[in-house]
Amino acid sequence: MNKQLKFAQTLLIAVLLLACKTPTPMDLNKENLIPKPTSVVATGSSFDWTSKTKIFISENQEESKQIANYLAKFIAPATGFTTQVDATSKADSKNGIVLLLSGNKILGDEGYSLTITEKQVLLEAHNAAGLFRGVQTIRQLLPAKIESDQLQVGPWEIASGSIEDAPNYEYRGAMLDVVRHFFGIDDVKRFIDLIAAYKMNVLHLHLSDDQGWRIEIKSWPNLTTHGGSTQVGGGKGGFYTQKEYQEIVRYAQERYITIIPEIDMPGHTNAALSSYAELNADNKATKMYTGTRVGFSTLDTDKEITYKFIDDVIGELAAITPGEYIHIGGDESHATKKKDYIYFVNRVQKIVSKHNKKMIGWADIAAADLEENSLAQFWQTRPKNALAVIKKNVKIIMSPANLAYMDMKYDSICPLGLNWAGYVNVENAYDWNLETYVEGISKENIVGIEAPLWGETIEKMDDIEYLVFPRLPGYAELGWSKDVNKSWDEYKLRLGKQKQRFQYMNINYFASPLVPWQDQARDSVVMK
Ligand code: TNX
Repeated sequence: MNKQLKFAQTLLIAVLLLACKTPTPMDLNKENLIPKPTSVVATGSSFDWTSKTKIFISENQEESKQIANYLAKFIAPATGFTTQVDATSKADSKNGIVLLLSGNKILGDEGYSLTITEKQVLLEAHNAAGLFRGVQTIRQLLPAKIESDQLQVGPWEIASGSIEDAPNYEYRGAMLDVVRHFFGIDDVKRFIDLIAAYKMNVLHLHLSDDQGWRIEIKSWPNLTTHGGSTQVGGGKGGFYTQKEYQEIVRYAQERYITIIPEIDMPGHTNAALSSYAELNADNKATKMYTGTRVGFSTLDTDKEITYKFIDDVIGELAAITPGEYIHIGGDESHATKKKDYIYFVNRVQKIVSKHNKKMIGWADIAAADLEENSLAQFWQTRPKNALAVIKKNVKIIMSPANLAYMDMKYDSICPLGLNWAGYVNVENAYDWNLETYVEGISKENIVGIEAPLWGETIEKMDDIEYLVFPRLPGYAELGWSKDVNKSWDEYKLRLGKQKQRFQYMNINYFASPLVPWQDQARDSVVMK
């Protein structure tokens, strides 16, 4: 065979092979989205995001622009594309990715719709938050390697069709305890990114406890210089300056996540009691504490200085917290007499309102005279307090420890975590419903779900990720998706197909044997 012919033949084979090997997602219905959207209709073709694809937004929509830039920045490392963002008066008639804020309120504050054709990906929402949630869906519709921070080979195709989606609950959050072990702002930002990927909208930061005080309060400086100086096990601890806290708040805001700061009181206050002698009944400062016992400390509920202290702390915190809530803890105040506890919570509730915020407390606050716009967080394994709270017309955040605590071990051999509320494996974490879990607590009593991560056993970001993944996507789905047809057997398949995504995101996840982990991430893909 002459050389030219042979070359042509090899070329032809290579081209054919390449063509066959280009998998194209064609069936939107088969994408493994978490949380599961309200409705999906597939139309059997796909959109190809190339280096020429632009993102279009309407003129004068600052928030759409920010979200468009976020999306362009997100896809840049893996694709190598520098995606242009164009503001135009007729965005919706353009070919490319279109982010549109429209007057259609039907999908609510965070809902969105996606209409994907071969030429256009049209994302519409009534609010910017909805656009941001929809961008997370686009993210999951792209190949898993889009999550990589290294250049990858495309194509970057998205199956065509339409999605309508909106959250079932308005409050979908996670809590990070930065007291028992301190985590710096880069770790907190990564945590925010991880929860944002699953459409959560609240990050509750547990900022003070017996072992440490983690937020600068300018009028009481020892709280951080002394109270922030250690942690469980005796390490060096740390704290956020108000400037750093504001940076966290802004980072969260850009992801449509509200920061809820918690100052735990009247118990869990040893770090404050150690920083200021006058807060103690005997005017003697306590020693800093680096163990993990709970329930031994209390502010003196009779002293006026206590309320001056709280007024200052909440005042400074409220001024740098745009969200409407301040969490005042209130859990496990075993060293406070019940009547003192009630008097204390009633007074603190007034201080919170004075600073134009609403109060959240752990459901132990059921004993107090709660205002109807306060919220209580149900955490105990028994619902006594939660039931008492709803009798006062106060709504509940669902965080039952035996199902929703991400610091519970997965099983008896789990190297991290505690087990006082039992083991919480990936199936149990997912396989329950917020509104049927406690008899007597129904949907109208519940604002949503929060999965707390207490920090006694976690020292580094890898530890956080190990306990959070893969449980967190399940909590996100419990809060977002409508319950009809929910089943662990169906969910575990979708979860198993997140493996590649977790890997490209560099998440140190626990490869639970209950989940059928798959190397192939997409069922929607067919060979062309
Ligand atoms: C109970 S849950 C606590 C925390 C601990 C946690 C450990 C709650 C409101 N209080 O102080 O860190 O258990 O799981």
